[in-house]
Amino acid sequence: FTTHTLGLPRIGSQRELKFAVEKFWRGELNESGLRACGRELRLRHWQWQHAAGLRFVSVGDFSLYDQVLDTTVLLGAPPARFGFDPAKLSRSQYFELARGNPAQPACEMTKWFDTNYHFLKPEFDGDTRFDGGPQWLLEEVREAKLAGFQPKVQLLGPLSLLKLARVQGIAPLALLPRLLPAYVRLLKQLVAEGCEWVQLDEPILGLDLDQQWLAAFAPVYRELAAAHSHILLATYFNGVGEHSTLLTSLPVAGLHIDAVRAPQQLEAFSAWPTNKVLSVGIVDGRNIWKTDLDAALDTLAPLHARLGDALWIAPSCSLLHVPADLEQETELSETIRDGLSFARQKLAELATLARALCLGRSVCFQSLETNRTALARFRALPARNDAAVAARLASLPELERGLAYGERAVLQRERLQLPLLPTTTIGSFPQTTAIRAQRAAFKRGELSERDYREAMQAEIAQAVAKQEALGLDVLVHGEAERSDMVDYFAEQLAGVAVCRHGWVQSYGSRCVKPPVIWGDVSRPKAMTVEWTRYAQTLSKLPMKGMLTGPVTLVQWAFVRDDKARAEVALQMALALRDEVAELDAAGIAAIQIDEPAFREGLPLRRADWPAYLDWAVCAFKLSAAGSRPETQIHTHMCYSEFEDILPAIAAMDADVITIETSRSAMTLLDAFGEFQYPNEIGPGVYDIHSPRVPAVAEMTVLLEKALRVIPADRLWVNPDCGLKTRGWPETEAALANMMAATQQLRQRLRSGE
Ligand code: THG
Ligand code: ZN
Repeated sequence: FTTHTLGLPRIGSQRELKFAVEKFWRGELNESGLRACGRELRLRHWQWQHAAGLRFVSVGDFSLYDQVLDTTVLLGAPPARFGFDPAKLSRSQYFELARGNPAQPACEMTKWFDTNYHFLKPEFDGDTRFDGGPQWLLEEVREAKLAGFQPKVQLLGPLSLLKLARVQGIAPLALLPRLLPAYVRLLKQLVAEGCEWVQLDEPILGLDLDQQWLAAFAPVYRELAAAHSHILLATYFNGVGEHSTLLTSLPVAGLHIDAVRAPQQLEAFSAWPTNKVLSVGIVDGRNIWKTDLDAALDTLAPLHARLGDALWIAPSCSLLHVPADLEQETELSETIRDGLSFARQKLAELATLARALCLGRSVCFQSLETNRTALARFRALPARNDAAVAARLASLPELERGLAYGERAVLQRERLQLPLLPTTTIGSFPQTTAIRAQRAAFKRGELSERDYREAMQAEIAQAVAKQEALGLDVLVHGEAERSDMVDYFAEQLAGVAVCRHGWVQSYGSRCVKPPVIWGDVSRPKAMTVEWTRYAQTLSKLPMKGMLTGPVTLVQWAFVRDDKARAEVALQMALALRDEVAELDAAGIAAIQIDEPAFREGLPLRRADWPAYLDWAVCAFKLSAAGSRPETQIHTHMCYSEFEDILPAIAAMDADVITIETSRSAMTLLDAFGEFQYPNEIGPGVYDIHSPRVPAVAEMTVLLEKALRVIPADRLWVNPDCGLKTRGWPETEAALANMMAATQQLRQRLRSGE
């Protein structure tokens, strides 16, 4: 009986890979040191898989930066603009592709489906050749075999690779005649290396696909199957049930489907032929809850009875999206740990499921009983169901602000006394090493609460003074006290736990620690009011209160799966609503409720959009509507393209939205103009993701363009995202230029030009 995984997290349970890679970048570790770190991590992860009795170990899930970039490089198709020899690509050149160099910007980073992972977009054009790249994958295959393991190689499949790429000057599918031979060559090499199975991931099958893409699957996989007799085609993140006939007819030896996201699709595959493998993703690869083994066995038993050894079991998707090892979470309370399972624990769950299926449940009586009692204890935690939260949800307070935007705007203008084209920033200012050191010392108990408060207040005072000197109109306190915009709130909310080591790779060497929403969410006490109030005492100008919105707090967390996401988001919204009301009562005249993950939460298929947008807009409005009409509600969005959800953004009814435009300022502005966005808007006038200081003229051009689609009395001026990753010198220089551009434009508007 076969158990396997679609990949493990590679960053390391102590983030070993992050530190090694960053040392390599700083020149403190040489290439052989970096490779040794990679080898050690791969070996460790293969041992975990072996220890859990998996039939194969995964090869191809490791990457020094990103697995999509690796696939591109392996095929010999790094972006031509770098001028690298694909076959001889060095590790340093590989990192230049990922991070840019003085001559070339980095490959574009984009969200991996609906996850918080970012991949690097391949760049193909009519001249792209796929003549083969470095031999890294084959080396890893040999490494696994040498260590005594049976590898299953996993790779992004050709159709997903093309669909996710930026292809210019040629239709993506027209590249197939060149791309397929490269896959065929690779598959033949893997046959020669003795790789019995190759997993090709085609996650685009979970998206809306038009006919020409669907029609490409049969010919493509016919050709690939001729090169390798044991291809496992893997789908995940969504159901593919409506393609079940197509997928059943493909000549591949096996298919993996996600039975966690889309359990209903098992029905569509009920006639799966017994001479082909059906790999059922039954352990949640996107969340950290312990698998209910009884329920999983109930699902699997009839499938096993029909398919026998043709049934494989696996996590629903790669375990890249969960932390590595729960063993390290020594500080989480036992009761919460009862409900949790990280990557390593999920492998063990597969082992138990396999034994129970093959040998009978009574053989695993003790394992099943342990699972049952732990889950029962976890589910019975009183804080999972808070009667007060339920009562509030049952009679939701008003969703609408007291007055319509037009009337609010009049009151806000009177209260805030802002000039034409008001200027502001998104919220965070540079997180200097000094700030980080103080926060860490406080967490370790080496800095008293009072000393910590004074240190942070000094940082706030400095940020306020700098903003006043620059001449900004709406100030922020700078968020020195926050490490991450999600963790900061998660640490203070009831029903939410924060892990100590629960890192998940977000992009490259960067990780996030998604909080665990395990119980009903409420706000025991004010979370931001003291800092904001303090900052406001330092200036007569309006100080913007800064909150992370309900949709983002849910989207960037591991969310309990016994209640609908919509319900959890509404709980979060109610907690934030109280914070908004308290800031309002403290005299804070502008409050920003950030929703950077609003777009990312959109379901993968359009048919599912309305249901999501309904609750997401509702959660935002619920959090905002407790404020008085004369209090200005801002929101901020980034990391996505927004053209297709403008009506929903307008429905959120924030008084002001500041928005990232660095990808394509003009497309976004055109879209906002065409749609006639009704409230105020601050399109980012410069990209904060680069240390480059933009010239005054660049920003003037952008603002002039903005004025063509947004009336002057509804246009704000601001950078396109928070400034915490920048240094102070470039931040001050860029903001000074932004102010100069604004002043020039104000003058011209006043003189009627
Ligand atoms: N917070 C959370 N998720 C996010 C972002 C965020 N997802 C999208 C986007 N922003 C991802 N960007 C980043 C940028 C920087 C870092 C992580 C994600 C980062 N992380 C530190 C590291 O890996 O060294 C650790 C952060 C910490 O110490 O708390 O720099 O802003 N939730
Ligand atoms: Zn942002």
